Amino acid sequence: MAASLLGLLTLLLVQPLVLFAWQDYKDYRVYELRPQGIADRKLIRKLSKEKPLWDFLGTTRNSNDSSLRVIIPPEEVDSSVETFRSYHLEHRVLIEDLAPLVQAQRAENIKRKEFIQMPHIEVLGAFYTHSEINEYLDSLPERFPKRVQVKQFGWSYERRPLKVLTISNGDGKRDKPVILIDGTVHAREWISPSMALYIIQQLLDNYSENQELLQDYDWVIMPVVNADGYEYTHTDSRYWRKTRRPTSNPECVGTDINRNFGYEWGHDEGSSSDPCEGIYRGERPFDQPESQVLRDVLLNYRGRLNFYLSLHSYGNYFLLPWGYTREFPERYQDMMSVADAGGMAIVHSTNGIYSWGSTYHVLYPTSGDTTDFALGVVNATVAMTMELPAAGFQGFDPWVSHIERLVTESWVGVRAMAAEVIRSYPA
Ligand code: 0X9
Ligand code: ZN
Repeated sequence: MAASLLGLLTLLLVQPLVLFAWQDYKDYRVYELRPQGIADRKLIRKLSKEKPLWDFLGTTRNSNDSSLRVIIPPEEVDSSVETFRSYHLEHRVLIEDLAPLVQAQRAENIKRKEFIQMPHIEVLGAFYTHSEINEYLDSLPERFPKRVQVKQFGWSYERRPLKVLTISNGDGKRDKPVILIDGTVHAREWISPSMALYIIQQLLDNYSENQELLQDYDWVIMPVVNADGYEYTHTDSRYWRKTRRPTSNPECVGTDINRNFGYEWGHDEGSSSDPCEGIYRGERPFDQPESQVLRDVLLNYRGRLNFYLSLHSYGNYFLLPWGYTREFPERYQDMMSVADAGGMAIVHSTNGIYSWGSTYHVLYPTSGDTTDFALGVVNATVAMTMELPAAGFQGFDPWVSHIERLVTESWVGVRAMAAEVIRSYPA
Protein backbone atom coordinates (compact mmCIF):
# COMPACT_ATOMS: atom_id res chain seq x y z
CA MET A 1 0.00 0.00 0.00
CA ALA A 2 2.71 2.38 1.08
CA ALA A 3 4.65 1.44 -2.04
CA SER A 4 1.73 2.09 -4.38
CA LEU A 5 0.98 5.40 -2.66
CA LEU A 6 4.56 6.37 -3.11
CA GLY A 7 4.32 5.27 -6.74
CA LEU A 8 1.25 7.41 -7.27
CA LEU A 9 2.87 10.42 -5.64
CA THR A 10 5.96 9.99 -7.77
CA LEU A 11 3.81 9.72 -10.86
CA LEU A 12 1.93 12.90 -9.98
CA LEU A 13 5.16 14.74 -9.34
CA VAL A 14 7.07 13.47 -12.32
CA GLN A 15 4.36 13.28 -14.95
CA PRO A 16 3.81 17.02 -15.45
CA LEU A 17 7.54 17.50 -15.87
CA VAL A 18 7.63 14.80 -18.50
CA LEU A 19 4.64 16.29 -20.30
CA PHE A 20 5.98 19.80 -20.25
CA ALA A 21 9.53 18.89 -21.19
CA TRP A 22 8.61 17.76 -24.67
CA GLN A 23 8.23 20.63 -27.09
CA ASP A 24 5.26 19.58 -29.21
CA TYR A 25 5.67 22.29 -31.90
CA LYS A 26 1.91 22.94 -31.84
CA ASP A 27 1.11 25.49 -34.57
CA TYR A 28 4.76 25.99 -35.39
CA ARG A 29 4.94 26.79 -39.07
CA VAL A 30 7.70 26.00 -41.53
CA TYR A 31 8.51 28.34 -44.42
CA GLU A 32 10.79 27.84 -47.34
CA LEU A 33 12.76 30.97 -48.18
CA ARG A 34 14.34 31.56 -51.56
CA PRO A 35 16.94 34.28 -51.25
CA GLN A 36 17.75 35.96 -54.57
CA GLY A 37 21.27 37.24 -54.48
CA ILE A 38 23.61 38.62 -51.90
CA ALA A 39 21.27 41.23 -50.40
CA ASP A 40 18.68 38.60 -49.49
CA ARG A 41 21.34 36.39 -47.96
CA LYS A 42 22.61 39.28 -45.85
CA LEU A 43 19.03 39.94 -44.77
CA ILE A 44 18.61 36.33 -43.64
CA ARG A 45 21.81 36.49 -41.63
CA LYS A 46 20.49 39.71 -40.02
CA LEU A 47 17.13 38.11 -39.24
CA SER A 48 18.81 35.07 -37.72
CA LYS A 49 20.57 37.45 -35.31
CA GLU A 50 17.52 39.54 -34.52
CA LYS A 51 14.97 36.75 -34.13
CA PRO A 52 16.23 34.19 -31.64
CA LEU A 53 12.90 32.33 -31.76
CA TRP A 54 13.03 31.73 -35.51
CA ASP A 55 14.97 28.59 -36.20
CA PHE A 56 16.82 28.83 -39.49
CA LEU A 57 17.65 25.32 -40.63
CA GLY A 58 20.94 25.49 -42.39
CA THR A 59 22.55 28.68 -43.59
CA THR A 60 22.33 29.92 -47.12
CA ARG A 61 24.60 28.42 -49.69
CA ASN A 62 26.87 30.45 -51.93
CA SER A 63 25.08 29.34 -55.06
CA ASN A 64 22.23 31.45 -56.31
CA ASP A 65 19.41 28.94 -56.47
CA SER A 66 19.63 27.94 -52.81
CA SER A 67 16.63 27.75 -50.54
CA LEU A 68 16.36 27.28 -46.82
CA ARG A 69 13.75 26.49 -44.22
CA VAL A 70 12.81 28.35 -41.11
CA ILE A 71 10.61 27.20 -38.22
CA ILE A 72 8.46 30.01 -36.78
CA PRO A 73 6.66 29.77 -33.41
CA PRO A 74 2.89 30.50 -33.50
CA GLU A 75 3.12 33.89 -31.77
CA GLU A 76 5.48 35.16 -34.47
CA VAL A 77 3.80 33.72 -37.57
CA ASP A 78 1.96 36.95 -38.50
CA SER A 79 4.90 39.24 -37.93
CA SER A 80 7.24 36.92 -39.82
CA VAL A 81 5.02 37.04 -42.91
CA GLU A 82 4.92 40.82 -42.67
CA THR A 83 8.71 40.87 -42.47
CA PHE A 84 9.13 38.58 -45.50
CA ARG A 85 6.68 40.72 -47.49
CA SER A 86 8.19 44.04 -46.52
CA TYR A 87 11.63 42.89 -47.67
CA HIS A 88 10.22 41.16 -50.78
CA LEU A 89 11.79 37.91 -49.64
CA GLU A 90 10.43 35.00 -51.65
CA HIS A 91 8.71 32.60 -49.24
CA ARG A 92 6.09 29.87 -49.12
CA VAL A 93 4.45 27.79 -46.41
CA LEU A 94 5.80 24.26 -46.37
CA ILE A 95 4.19 22.97 -43.18
CA GLU A 96 1.16 24.60 -41.52
CA ASP A 97 1.54 22.85 -38.18
CA LEU A 98 4.67 20.92 -37.30
CA ALA A 99 3.14 19.19 -34.26
CA PRO A 100 1.45 16.13 -35.82
CA LEU A 101 4.52 15.39 -37.92
CA VAL A 102 7.00 15.56 -35.04
CA GLN A 103 4.61 13.52 -32.91
CA ALA A 104 4.19 10.83 -35.56
CA GLN A 105 7.93 10.41 -35.92
CA ARG A 106 8.47 10.28 -32.20
CA ALA A 107 5.73 7.67 -31.76
CA GLU A 108 7.11 5.59 -34.61
CA ASN A 109 10.59 5.50 -33.14
CA ILE A 110 9.40 4.62 -29.65
CA LYS A 111 7.24 1.82 -31.06
CA ARG A 112 10.08 0.39 -33.11
CA LYS A 113 12.26 0.19 -30.05
CA GLU A 114 9.73 -1.94 -28.12
CA PHE A 115 10.97 -4.95 -30.07
CA ILE A 116 14.66 -4.31 -29.70
CA GLN A 117 16.59 -6.27 -27.12
CA MET A 118 19.35 -4.05 -25.75
CA PRO A 119 22.31 -4.10 -25.91
CA HIS A 120 21.72 -5.60 -29.34
CA ILE A 121 20.99 -2.74 -31.72
CA GLU A 122 19.30 -2.90 -35.07
CA VAL A 123 20.79 0.09 -36.82
CA LEU A 124 18.20 0.02 -39.58
CA GLY A 125 15.32 -0.47 -37.14
CA ALA A 126 15.27 2.71 -35.05
CA PHE A 127 17.10 5.81 -33.86
CA TYR A 128 18.88 5.31 -30.53
CA THR A 129 19.57 7.60 -27.60
CA HIS A 130 23.05 8.40 -26.35
CA SER A 131 22.76 5.98 -23.43
CA GLU A 132 21.50 3.19 -25.70
CA ILE A 133 24.44 3.76 -28.03
CA ASN A 134 26.84 3.63 -25.08
CA GLU A 135 25.25 0.41 -23.86
CA TYR A 136 25.79 -1.07 -27.30
CA LEU A 137 29.42 0.11 -27.49
CA ASP A 138 30.11 -1.33 -24.03
CA SER A 139 28.80 -4.72 -25.14
CA LEU A 140 31.22 -5.02 -28.07
CA PRO A 141 34.52 -5.98 -26.35
CA GLU A 142 32.91 -9.14 -25.03
CA ARG A 143 31.80 -10.14 -28.54
CA PHE A 144 35.08 -9.08 -30.24
CA PRO A 145 37.71 -9.29 -27.48
CA LYS A 146 40.70 -9.07 -29.81
CA ARG A 147 39.33 -6.48 -32.19
CA VAL A 148 37.58 -3.82 -30.18
CA GLN A 149 38.38 -1.38 -27.42
CA VAL A 150 36.03 1.14 -25.82
CA LYS A 151 37.66 4.18 -24.24
CA GLN A 152 36.03 7.01 -22.40
CA PHE A 153 37.78 10.29 -23.21
CA GLY A 154 35.76 12.52 -20.89
CA TRP A 155 32.34 13.86 -20.01
CA SER A 156 29.78 16.15 -21.53
CA TYR A 157 28.66 19.29 -19.70
CA GLU A 158 25.72 17.35 -18.19
CA ARG A 159 28.13 14.55 -17.21
CA ARG A 160 27.37 12.00 -19.90
CA PRO A 161 30.31 9.70 -20.60
CA LEU A 162 31.80 10.32 -24.05
CA LYS A 163 32.99 7.07 -25.58
CA VAL A 164 35.23 6.19 -28.46
CA LEU A 165 35.54 2.81 -30.15
CA THR A 166 38.77 1.49 -31.65
CA ILE A 167 38.46 -1.31 -34.20
CA SER A 168 41.37 -3.37 -35.51
CA ASN A 169 41.77 -6.69 -37.27
CA GLY A 170 43.15 -8.20 -34.09
CA ASP A 171 46.66 -8.92 -35.39
CA GLY A 172 48.17 -7.13 -32.42
CA LYS A 173 50.25 -4.68 -34.49
CA ARG A 174 50.48 -1.32 -32.78
CA ASP A 175 50.48 2.23 -34.09
CA LYS A 176 48.91 1.57 -37.46
CA PRO A 177 47.66 4.60 -39.37
CA VAL A 178 44.17 5.61 -38.37
CA ILE A 179 40.84 6.46 -39.97
CA LEU A 180 38.94 8.55 -37.43
CA ILE A 181 35.21 9.13 -37.78
CA ASP A 182 32.97 11.21 -35.57
CA GLY A 183 29.22 11.72 -35.53
CA THR A 184 26.59 13.95 -33.95
CA VAL A 185 28.57 17.14 -33.51
CA HIS A 186 25.17 18.69 -34.30
CA ALA A 187 22.36 17.28 -32.19
CA ARG A 188 19.48 17.17 -34.65
CA GLU A 189 21.35 15.43 -37.48
CA TRP A 190 20.04 11.99 -36.54
CA ILE A 191 21.30 10.08 -39.55
CA SER A 192 24.84 10.83 -38.38
CA PRO A 193 24.92 8.49 -35.32
CA SER A 194 23.04 5.87 -37.34
CA MET A 195 25.75 6.07 -39.99
CA ALA A 196 28.51 5.74 -37.39
CA LEU A 197 26.79 2.64 -35.98
CA TYR A 198 26.37 1.19 -39.46
CA ILE A 199 30.09 1.64 -40.16
CA ILE A 200 30.88 -0.13 -36.88
CA GLN A 201 28.68 -3.05 -37.87
CA GLN A 202 30.21 -3.27 -41.33
CA LEU A 203 33.70 -3.51 -39.81
CA LEU A 204 32.71 -5.98 -37.10
CA ASP A 205 29.75 -8.12 -38.19
CA ASN A 206 30.54 -7.93 -41.91
CA TYR A 207 34.28 -8.35 -41.48
CA SER A 208 34.66 -10.95 -44.21
CA GLU A 209 33.68 -8.38 -46.85
CA ASN A 210 35.68 -5.52 -45.37
CA GLN A 211 38.90 -7.15 -44.19
CA GLU A 212 41.15 -5.16 -46.47
CA LEU A 213 39.97 -1.93 -44.83
CA LEU A 214 41.52 -3.17 -41.58
CA GLN A 215 44.62 -4.90 -42.91
CA ASP A 216 47.04 -2.03 -42.29
CA TYR A 217 44.76 0.57 -40.73
CA ASP A 218 42.84 0.91 -37.46
CA TRP A 219 39.48 2.67 -37.29
CA VAL A 220 38.51 4.98 -34.44
CA ILE A 221 34.82 5.87 -34.20
CA MET A 222 33.04 8.30 -31.90
CA PRO A 223 29.33 8.05 -32.74
CA VAL A 224 28.09 10.88 -30.48
CA VAL A 225 30.15 13.98 -29.71
CA ASN A 226 27.32 16.30 -28.66
CA ALA A 227 25.73 13.91 -26.16
CA ASP A 228 23.66 16.49 -24.24
CA GLY A 229 22.30 18.16 -27.35
CA TYR A 230 21.48 14.81 -28.91
CA GLU A 231 19.66 13.61 -25.78
CA TYR A 232 17.73 16.88 -25.77
CA THR A 233 16.49 16.20 -29.31
CA HIS A 234 15.04 12.91 -28.03
CA THR A 235 13.47 14.30 -24.85
CA ASP A 236 12.70 17.97 -25.46
CA SER A 237 13.22 19.67 -28.75
CA ARG A 238 13.70 17.71 -31.97
CA TYR A 239 15.52 20.46 -33.92
CA TRP A 240 18.17 21.44 -31.38
CA ARG A 241 21.67 21.91 -32.88
CA LYS A 242 24.12 23.15 -30.24
CA THR A 243 25.40 21.94 -26.86
CA ARG A 244 23.31 22.45 -23.69
CA ARG A 245 25.65 24.59 -21.64
CA PRO A 246 24.16 27.96 -20.62
CA THR A 247 25.76 31.08 -22.07
CA SER A 248 26.27 34.65 -20.91
CA ASN A 249 22.77 35.38 -22.22
CA PRO A 250 20.15 33.84 -19.90
CA GLU A 251 17.71 33.61 -22.84
CA CYS A 252 19.96 31.48 -25.04
CA VAL A 253 21.57 28.12 -24.36
CA GLY A 254 24.30 26.25 -26.20
CA THR A 255 27.37 26.64 -28.35
CA ASP A 256 28.07 25.25 -31.81
CA ILE A 257 30.87 22.71 -31.32
CA ASN A 258 31.67 23.15 -35.01
CA ARG A 259 32.65 26.80 -34.40
CA ASN A 260 34.37 26.22 -31.05
CA PHE A 261 37.64 24.61 -32.20
CA GLY A 262 40.94 26.40 -31.68
CA TYR A 263 42.25 26.83 -35.19
CA GLU A 264 41.51 30.20 -36.78
CA TRP A 265 38.75 30.51 -34.21
CA GLY A 266 36.67 33.64 -33.93
CA HIS A 267 36.37 35.09 -37.42
CA ASP A 268 33.05 36.87 -37.83
CA GLU A 269 32.82 35.48 -41.31
CA GLY A 270 31.83 31.91 -40.56
CA SER A 271 30.88 32.07 -36.88
CA SER A 272 29.00 34.27 -34.45
CA SER A 273 29.74 35.94 -31.11
CA ASP A 274 25.99 36.03 -30.33
CA PRO A 275 24.89 33.21 -27.99
CA CYS A 276 21.42 33.26 -29.56
CA GLU A 277 22.68 32.24 -32.98
CA GLY A 278 22.97 28.69 -34.25
CA ILE A 279 26.62 29.23 -35.13
CA TYR A 280 27.63 30.70 -31.75
CA ARG A 281 31.34 30.02 -31.29
CA GLY A 282 31.57 30.27 -27.47
CA GLU A 283 33.49 32.77 -25.35
CA ARG A 284 36.82 31.11 -26.02
CA PRO A 285 38.06 28.26 -28.20
CA PHE A 286 37.39 24.89 -26.55
CA ASP A 287 35.23 26.31 -23.77
CA GLN A 288 32.82 23.38 -24.30
CA PRO A 289 33.77 20.08 -22.63
CA GLU A 290 32.59 18.13 -25.69
CA SER A 291 34.97 20.11 -27.96
CA GLN A 292 37.80 19.42 -25.51
CA VAL A 293 37.08 15.71 -25.66
CA LEU A 294 37.03 15.55 -29.46
CA ARG A 295 40.18 17.70 -29.55
CA ASP A 296 41.92 15.21 -27.23
CA VAL A 297 40.77 12.26 -29.33
CA LEU A 298 42.17 13.92 -32.46
CA LEU A 299 45.46 14.88 -30.77
CA ASN A 300 45.81 11.35 -29.45
CA TYR A 301 46.22 10.15 -33.05
CA ARG A 302 48.49 12.96 -34.21
CA GLY A 303 51.19 11.62 -36.52
CA ARG A 304 49.10 8.70 -37.78
CA LEU A 305 45.78 10.33 -38.63
CA ASN A 306 45.45 9.63 -42.35
CA PHE A 307 41.72 10.23 -42.71
CA TYR A 308 39.44 12.32 -40.50
CA LEU A 309 35.78 12.16 -41.45
CA SER A 310 33.08 14.13 -39.62
CA LEU A 311 29.53 12.92 -40.29
CA HIS A 312 26.87 15.62 -40.58
CA SER A 313 23.62 16.17 -42.41
CA TYR A 314 22.37 17.34 -44.73
CA GLY A 315 23.19 18.32 -48.30
CA ASN A 316 25.21 15.60 -50.12
CA TYR A 317 28.60 17.27 -49.83
CA PHE A 318 32.18 16.22 -49.23
CA LEU A 319 33.58 19.34 -47.61
CA LEU A 320 37.32 19.82 -47.44
CA PRO A 321 39.35 22.51 -45.68
CA TRP A 322 39.47 25.33 -45.53
CA GLY A 323 36.26 26.69 -44.10
CA TYR A 324 37.86 29.86 -42.70
CA THR A 325 39.51 31.22 -45.83
CA ARG A 326 39.05 31.30 -49.58
CA GLU A 327 42.64 29.99 -49.93
CA PHE A 328 43.20 26.30 -50.59
CA PRO A 329 45.37 24.05 -48.40
CA GLU A 330 48.61 22.62 -49.75
CA ARG A 331 47.36 19.06 -50.12
CA TYR A 332 44.02 20.09 -51.57
CA GLN A 333 44.36 18.12 -54.81
CA ASP A 334 45.22 14.93 -52.94
CA MET A 335 42.17 15.33 -50.77
CA MET A 336 40.08 16.00 -53.86
CA SER A 337 41.18 12.61 -55.27
CA VAL A 338 39.74 10.93 -52.19
CA ALA A 339 36.46 12.86 -52.55
CA ASP A 340 36.44 11.94 -56.27
CA ALA A 341 36.54 8.26 -55.30
CA GLY A 342 33.59 8.70 -52.91
CA GLY A 343 31.48 10.74 -55.29
CA MET A 344 32.05 8.40 -58.22
CA ALA A 345 31.33 5.28 -56.18
CA ILE A 346 28.01 6.70 -54.99
CA VAL A 347 26.86 7.92 -58.39
CA HIS A 348 27.66 4.53 -59.89
CA SER A 349 25.85 2.56 -57.23
CA THR A 350 22.68 4.60 -56.63
CA ASN A 351 22.88 7.60 -58.91
CA GLY A 352 23.23 9.75 -55.76
CA ILE A 353 24.68 13.15 -56.56
CA TYR A 354 27.35 14.69 -54.31
CA SER A 355 29.28 17.94 -54.69
CA TRP A 356 32.77 18.34 -53.26
CA GLY A 357 35.42 20.96 -52.75
CA SER A 358 36.55 23.40 -50.10
CA THR A 359 33.90 24.34 -47.56
CA TYR A 360 34.41 28.06 -48.14
CA HIS A 361 33.64 27.73 -51.83
CA VAL A 362 31.19 24.87 -52.00
CA LEU A 363 29.06 25.68 -48.95
CA TYR A 364 29.81 28.81 -46.94
CA PRO A 365 32.60 30.18 -44.74
CA THR A 366 32.98 28.44 -41.36
CA SER A 367 35.59 29.17 -38.74
CA GLY A 368 36.64 27.11 -35.74
CA ASP A 369 35.28 23.85 -37.11
CA THR A 370 36.62 20.38 -36.43
CA THR A 371 37.80 19.71 -39.97
CA ASP A 372 39.96 22.84 -40.22
CA PHE A 373 41.46 21.89 -36.82
CA ALA A 374 42.13 18.33 -37.96
CA LEU A 375 44.20 19.67 -40.85
CA GLY A 376 45.61 22.89 -39.37
CA VAL A 377 46.69 21.54 -35.99
CA VAL A 378 46.60 17.73 -36.11
CA ASN A 379 47.97 17.66 -39.67
CA ALA A 380 45.62 14.89 -40.83
CA THR A 381 46.50 13.66 -44.32
CA VAL A 382 42.88 13.96 -45.44
CA ALA A 383 40.28 15.90 -43.43
CA MET A 384 36.66 16.01 -44.50
CA THR A 385 33.09 16.76 -43.43
CA MET A 386 30.51 14.55 -45.10
CA GLU A 387 27.02 16.01 -45.33
CA LEU A 388 24.77 12.98 -45.62
CA PRO A 389 21.58 13.23 -47.69
CA ALA A 390 18.44 15.01 -46.56
CA ALA A 391 15.28 13.11 -45.64
CA GLY A 392 12.08 13.73 -43.67
CA PHE A 393 10.28 17.06 -43.24
CA GLN A 394 13.28 19.23 -42.49
CA GLY A 395 16.11 17.26 -43.99
CA PHE A 396 17.41 16.40 -40.51
CA ASP A 397 14.59 14.05 -39.65
CA PRO A 398 14.42 10.89 -41.74
CA TRP A 399 11.79 8.31 -40.94
CA VAL A 400 13.04 4.99 -39.65
CA SER A 401 12.15 3.51 -43.02
CA HIS A 402 14.67 5.85 -44.69
CA ILE A 403 17.66 4.72 -42.63
CA GLU A 404 18.57 1.72 -44.76
CA ARG A 405 18.66 3.65 -48.03
CA LEU A 406 20.67 6.49 -46.52
CA VAL A 407 23.30 4.46 -44.70
CA THR A 408 23.87 1.83 -47.37
CA GLU A 409 24.40 4.50 -50.02
CA SER A 410 26.68 6.51 -47.75
CA TRP A 411 28.68 3.41 -46.86
CA VAL A 412 29.47 2.91 -50.54
CA GLY A 413 31.07 6.38 -50.47
CA VAL A 414 32.86 6.02 -47.13
CA ARG A 415 34.20 2.60 -48.11
CA ALA A 416 35.51 3.89 -51.45
CA MET A 417 37.17 6.90 -49.79
CA ALA A 418 38.77 4.73 -47.10
CA ALA A 419 40.06 2.36 -49.80
CA GLU A 420 41.50 5.31 -51.72
CA VAL A 421 43.25 6.65 -48.61
CA ILE A 422 44.67 3.20 -47.85
CA ARG A 423 45.86 2.83 -51.46
CA SER A 424 47.41 6.32 -51.61
CA TYR A 425 49.03 6.29 -48.16
CA PRO A 426 50.18 2.74 -47.48
CA ALA A 427 51.31 1.95 -43.95
O1 0X9 B 1 27.94 24.52 -40.81
C1 0X9 B 1 28.43 23.46 -40.40
O2 0X9 B 1 28.91 23.34 -39.28
C2 0X9 B 1 28.42 22.21 -41.30
N1 0X9 B 1 27.15 22.12 -41.96
S1 0X9 B 1 25.79 21.71 -41.09
O3 0X9 B 1 24.62 21.91 -41.95
N2 0X9 B 1 25.84 20.15 -40.75
O4 0X9 B 1 25.73 22.46 -39.90
C3 0X9 B 1 29.53 22.33 -42.34
C4 0X9 B 1 30.92 22.49 -41.80
C5 0X9 B 1 31.97 22.19 -42.82
N3 0X9 B 1 33.25 22.67 -42.47
C6 0X9 B 1 34.43 22.16 -42.97
N4 0X9 B 1 34.44 21.08 -43.68
N5 0X9 B 1 35.58 22.79 -42.69
ZN1 ZN C 1 26.14 19.50 -38.90
